[in-house]
Amino acid sequence: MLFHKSVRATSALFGFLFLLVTAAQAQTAKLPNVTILATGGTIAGTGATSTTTVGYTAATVGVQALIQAVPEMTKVANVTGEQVFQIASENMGNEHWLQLAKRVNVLLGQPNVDGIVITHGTDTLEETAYFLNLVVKSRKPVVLVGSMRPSTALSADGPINLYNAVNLAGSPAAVGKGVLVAMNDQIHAARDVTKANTTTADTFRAAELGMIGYIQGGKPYFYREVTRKHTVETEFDISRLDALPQVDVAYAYANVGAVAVNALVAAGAKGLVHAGVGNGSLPARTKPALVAAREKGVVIVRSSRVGQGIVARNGEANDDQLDFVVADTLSPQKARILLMLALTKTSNTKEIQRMFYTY
Ligand code: DAS
Repeated sequence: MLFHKSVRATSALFGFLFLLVTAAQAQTAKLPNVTILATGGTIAGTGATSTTTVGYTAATVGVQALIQAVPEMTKVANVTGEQVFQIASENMGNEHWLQLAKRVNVLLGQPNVDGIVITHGTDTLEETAYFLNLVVKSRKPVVLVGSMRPSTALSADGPINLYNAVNLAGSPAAVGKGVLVAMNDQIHAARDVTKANTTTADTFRAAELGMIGYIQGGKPYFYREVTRKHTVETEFDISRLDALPQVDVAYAYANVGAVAVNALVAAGAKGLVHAGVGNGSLPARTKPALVAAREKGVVIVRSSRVGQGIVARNGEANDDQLDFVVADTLSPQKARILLMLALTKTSNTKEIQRMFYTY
């Protein structure tokens, strides 16, 4: 009798455990699969004390530690992590971008990957985001995230930013939106966002063109759509590229001459973005060097240091006559990215101008 009771109790226990395991598996199966690609930055940074918010060391904490620091993530996604680089993002280079973009495209081609989060330093985060916006060949979400305070700081913003980014990357609402930046409870489109403050947590802004949504309680709320082409709609393919054409930026200011332009051309620039004053104006002492560079076959793009607004074609310079391109509203650093990719396809300035009005 006793034997039968113990058999029944044991089988009931096993039945209960089986149900628990099945329920857990069902729950996991429902959650999106999100891969975190870690590259370094402040989000992986550590400071000497909890009040160290400047003068800390970026790029010291590994991806597994970042994931373990936010256990809440496991309730919203099945998260895996890869440490792609471990660098402060001021050191990001073209070769890093090509390696990262190729890895993103391989992962997003896998049916068991629903979205990707890239943890990144904030200094060049906007540039990596825009580059990926032009070369990722998937509609699945790719979300870049960083932090302005190191992981060791009071009110570190990294953990909540990472939690939000994972939610966003796993959200069907983020599909087809292009590469996104999730910082400070805000969602930005890669093309128009820029780091606008050296140290504060609300640094990522798109001053006039605006953010495209919020993340609240882990849920994304979108209010705007981007109008320029991105990801699967672009004509750029980096899958067979091992390098990108050398494109540099020359910054304009009162009293500027031609030294920087001439030096960049002499160093082999195939394209040159001029960060002009105002509406992309060309200082008289710089213009002849740009004209000479164009005559050597260097493609010249007129951008502006101002930060907002359109650089008008044939406005402050006769672009038709000079055979220059205008950057539309792209910042100098993002105009450099589009010009690099354009030069992988063509050196025809009419074609390149079309690209600047398309992406
Ligand atoms: N040096 C900065 C960078 O890696 C730190 C940061 O803000 O992430 O971009």
